[in-house]
Amino acid sequence: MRKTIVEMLKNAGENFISGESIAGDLGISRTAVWKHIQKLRENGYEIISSERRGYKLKDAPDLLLPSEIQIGLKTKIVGVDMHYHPSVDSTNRVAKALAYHGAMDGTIVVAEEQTFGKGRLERKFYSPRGKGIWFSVILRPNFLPKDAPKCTLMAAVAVAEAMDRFNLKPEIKWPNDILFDGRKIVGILTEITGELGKITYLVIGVGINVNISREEFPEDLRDIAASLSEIKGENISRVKFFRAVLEEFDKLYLQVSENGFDDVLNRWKKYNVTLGKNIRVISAGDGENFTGKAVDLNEDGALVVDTVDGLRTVYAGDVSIR
Ligand code: BT5
Repeated sequence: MRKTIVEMLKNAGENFISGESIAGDLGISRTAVWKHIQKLRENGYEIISSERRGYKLKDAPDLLLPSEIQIGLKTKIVGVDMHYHPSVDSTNRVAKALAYHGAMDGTIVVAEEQTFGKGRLERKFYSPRGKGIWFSVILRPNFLPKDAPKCTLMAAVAVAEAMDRFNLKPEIKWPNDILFDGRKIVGILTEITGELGKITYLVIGVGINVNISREEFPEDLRDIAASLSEIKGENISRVKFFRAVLEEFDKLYLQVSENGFDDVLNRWKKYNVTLGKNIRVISAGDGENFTGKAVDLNEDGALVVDTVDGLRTVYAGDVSIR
């Protein structure tokens, strides 16, 4: 309902729109309209009201509200259903609960802040209020569990394509960190629920540092993290960037569902900064630590490393570029 009111105000542009016509179109009372307007104001919308002329939208907040993100969003699956939280422990946790209860393919959970943002291997992910885009996508793909890791690469490519649209040069480090100047801007955590041979659902959590200055990062992250605003030299609209990410995500998801992952893997290669470099690998499984040269990304999305003991294929782990 509130989303429709925002849409009507936006369509009216510089003009006022009367409470009566909003009420008429929505089939509610004028008092109900007024209550919705009050609620929108509490959410940061600047709405001018005049007794004779009605309401006019002066400014919309840079909040990741469905009323901001979904109006005019050109996606078929991703973000059609969207759950917004001012604050939450972890959007992945919420998304998994929703998926368990049947949430549809492409459902999004987004938060202004996470109090317990998760990285891989139970690490923490710093997610301060209003400064980034912390969200999770629920996917119910028709492909096999062995393809799940490639969905993580797909998410990284989606963010990279969105960065490209904003002229922010993306650098992907295997498997899915996006870096600037060697420091991390985006982290991705994919969690899979399924049975043998079948994915029931995937939850892909993406954390994007948008408007965080270097001094604002906690000390332990200052030398390893960066944000989009640092590349751009000015703050970026989170609303616009998030819409771009969702549109790219949707495009890629439709494409891989129909034609497989070849194109995603090629685009990943285009943005990657790992191949051709000397790297150190810490394998996820046994924690084994070795060095070598990253020579290829294979068709499973795994990294092929040329080591003193010959070629090794890494399916999961941490990589640092030497
Ligand atoms: C990741 O783990 O990078 C996956 C992060 C996924 C976060 C999203 S946010 C929405 C969704 N909901 C969640 O709860 N999680 C997902 P990993 O590769 O393990 O990296 C974690 C490490 O990155 C930490 O140990 C820190 O060193 C560093 N780090 C933490 N917060 C960071 C930040 N905001 N920016 C850059 N680096 C960060």
